[in-house]
Amino acid sequence: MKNFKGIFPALLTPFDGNGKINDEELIRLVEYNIEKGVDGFYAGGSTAEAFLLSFEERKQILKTIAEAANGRCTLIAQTGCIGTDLTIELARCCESLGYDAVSSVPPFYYKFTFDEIKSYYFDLAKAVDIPVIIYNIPAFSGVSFTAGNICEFLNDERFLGVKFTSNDFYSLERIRRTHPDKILYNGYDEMMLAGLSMGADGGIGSTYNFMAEKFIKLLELFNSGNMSEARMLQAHINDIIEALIKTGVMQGEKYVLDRLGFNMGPCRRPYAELSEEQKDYIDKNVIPLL
Ligand code: MN9
Repeated sequence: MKNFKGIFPALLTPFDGNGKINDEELIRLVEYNIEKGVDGFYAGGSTAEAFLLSFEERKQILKTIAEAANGRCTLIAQTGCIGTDLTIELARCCESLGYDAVSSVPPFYYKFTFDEIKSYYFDLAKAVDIPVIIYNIPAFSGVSFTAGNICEFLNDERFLGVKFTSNDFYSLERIRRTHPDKILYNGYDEMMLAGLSMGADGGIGSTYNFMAEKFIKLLELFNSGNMSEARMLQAHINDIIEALIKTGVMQGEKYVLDRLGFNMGPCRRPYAELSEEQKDYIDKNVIPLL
């Protein structure tokens, strides 16, 4: 099995001048991050604007990323949809594209019971031969899993781990305690050090798209017990993230990459485009810190 620990950028989706997916730039973004030494990618997640893409477009980015990475790192595909059948169709497609694992947000919008959500995940796990990673992101999905809920999945060997985008680090630690061999990813980049100290094996994050090297370094510092330097690096990272939160995280990330020579385009409507003032703010508060 591939290495699932470490630093996994949650890839953004570049769009061209007509609002279509820009495959060429997506390939460049994959290459740029492989050269920095990332351990793998999380494809088709929140950061990819998955829920603003059509089903065909979701397949398109997943295919482009798999072909660009070409077996050089570990690939996780986020295939979650509201309905089980569509999720399974996308997951089977990813399995044939060579993805190492699939991941899914819980089915959202309708208030499904935990039993219904559980059957969604087990139906997904039964439908593919690659492992499943639970995507816990209560702030976006509206579904709050307890540590006990998550353990009900992890007790089954088909579930490899959790992408834990929550600041409930007590739950993260309890899951780690009972499941030492599962893979736990920290989800909020601005709290990476907290996640690591409570048992995460690494992280999946959107800001890694343009500063993966800082997170690779943070993980090294943590693993070698150099906590004071790790704290200083997290503080530096958070100066950047605080500025991005002010302009809109994904819009800001795309603009930062544009300033680094990419052509990412804006986020899809209804996301607003950045104003000149917001771009100027990033120019002054983010770019000099890179
Ligand atoms: O992939 C991302 N989560 C969301 C994880 O976008 C909801 C994070 O990387 C955040 O964008 C980041 C800024 O809050 O931590």
